[in-house]
Amino acid sequence: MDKTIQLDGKKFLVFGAGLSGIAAAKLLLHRGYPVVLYDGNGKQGREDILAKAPALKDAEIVLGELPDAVMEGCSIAVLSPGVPTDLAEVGRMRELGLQIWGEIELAYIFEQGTILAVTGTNGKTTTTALLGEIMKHAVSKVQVVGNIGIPYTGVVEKTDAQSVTVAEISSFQLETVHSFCPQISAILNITPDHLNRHHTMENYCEAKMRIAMNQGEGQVCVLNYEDAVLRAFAGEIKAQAVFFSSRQALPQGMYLDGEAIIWAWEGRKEVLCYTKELQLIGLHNYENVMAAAAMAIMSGIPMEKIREVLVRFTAVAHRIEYVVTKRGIRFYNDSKGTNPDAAIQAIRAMKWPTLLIGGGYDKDSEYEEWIQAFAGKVKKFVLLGATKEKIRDTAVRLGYPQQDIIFAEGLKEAVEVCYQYAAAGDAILLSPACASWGMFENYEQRGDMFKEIARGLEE
Ligand code: UMA
Repeated sequence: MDKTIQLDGKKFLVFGAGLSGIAAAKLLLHRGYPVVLYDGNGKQGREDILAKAPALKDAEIVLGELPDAVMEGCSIAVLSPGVPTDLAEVGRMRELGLQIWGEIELAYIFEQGTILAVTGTNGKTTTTALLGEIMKHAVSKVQVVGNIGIPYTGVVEKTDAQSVTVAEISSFQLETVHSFCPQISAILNITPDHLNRHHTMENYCEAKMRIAMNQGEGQVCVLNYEDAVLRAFAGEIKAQAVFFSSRQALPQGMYLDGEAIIWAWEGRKEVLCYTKELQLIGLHNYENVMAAAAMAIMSGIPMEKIREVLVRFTAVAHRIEYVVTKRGIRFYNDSKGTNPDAAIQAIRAMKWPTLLIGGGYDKDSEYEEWIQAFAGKVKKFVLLGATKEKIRDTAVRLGYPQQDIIFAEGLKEAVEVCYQYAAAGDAILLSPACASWGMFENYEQRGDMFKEIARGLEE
């Protein structure tokens, strides 16, 4: 059935002129539908938007205020993920009878092929990127889309009956899907996040679970067995639940047994790979590997093809990303460790004595749990940025030796100090537990600079 029939005669109000909104408006215009593109932020002018996307010259562009008259002329609103569904303007749209869709729902209407979709609080970018690589290794036409930074509506027109779309879908995006139905979905984990947007943990879980709500028999939902909410969720879905576990052997599914990642299916067991063969490190990453591999197996990819990608796949940039080894010292870039929780995963993943670079912009975070996670591994603790005193005081209070804490003026000095104190077999890890603002434009710039400095050090 041609899903686009339901769009006939409709006029669209695309809300948000960021990546998603611009891609959605372009898709609709290209298909001949009338479009109003609205953005509530007065900072971007019409000219700025047209400079980014000249094809939008045929859209009506409305900025700042959104008059009722504009809404009244439209039948479907397509929200960008960053637009809260309880915003006053969105409420008004509902009152005026507009259907409220998200950018993912719109893309789905145009999708021609198979969808594999990943959500979860942590690990979804790594899992999506890894699954994308596996699929590309085995299938000729694959695209990786969604929260990973590539708007789905921007590439959906390239899909056909043979293509596979691997999508990272956030809770923001899931709030506004209606008919979206992946062939295989995965929910990696659910822990509190984005509560300022969803208000309650219940709402947040509900949003995540929308990924599987339209799936039926013959479709698959991969779930983390160790997450109590997700384990219970398996009983509520029509799709076949396939579990993975990093803690215990499962009669059916994917699990970690010592260093072996095992696939158990219909009474047979097979070792997929050993963790020591992987470039990805840390238990959370083994969970990502298990989820991606389970999704690939369930879509019919042979184990050997999956294995070939698993052993060569390196981390997504800036997430415990291996950089280089110099004088036997490994450098890891975890600039994406912009909060203590993320930084805890990074330090836990280090299997070597570590010289840790931390500190940055002050978000009023607490650092106790991060420092407790050091577990005797951190040889030197080099601090920079606005939070350096606060982190030092916390560390010393928790018994971390003051003489091993060093303040650095900038990132270059921090890396050089670490290199001076490090010995062969150690690791140097940038994992700040703080945002980069104030010293860098963003975490990417901070991570890129770290990599450049590390690669430039004399052997
Ligand atoms: N806007 C309004 N009113 C609002 C909110 C936003 O007018 O109330 C306008 C802004 O002025 C801006 C535009 O909407 O011009 C921005 O839209 P957006 O925030 O949805 O951002 P996009 O550029 O469309 O990027 C979105 C995702 N952003 C968010 O979810 C906040 C990107 O995820 C995603 O990569 C991209 O679509 C492509 O699919 C980013 C993200 O931070 C990486 N995601 C969160 C996360 O990972 O934790 C969920």
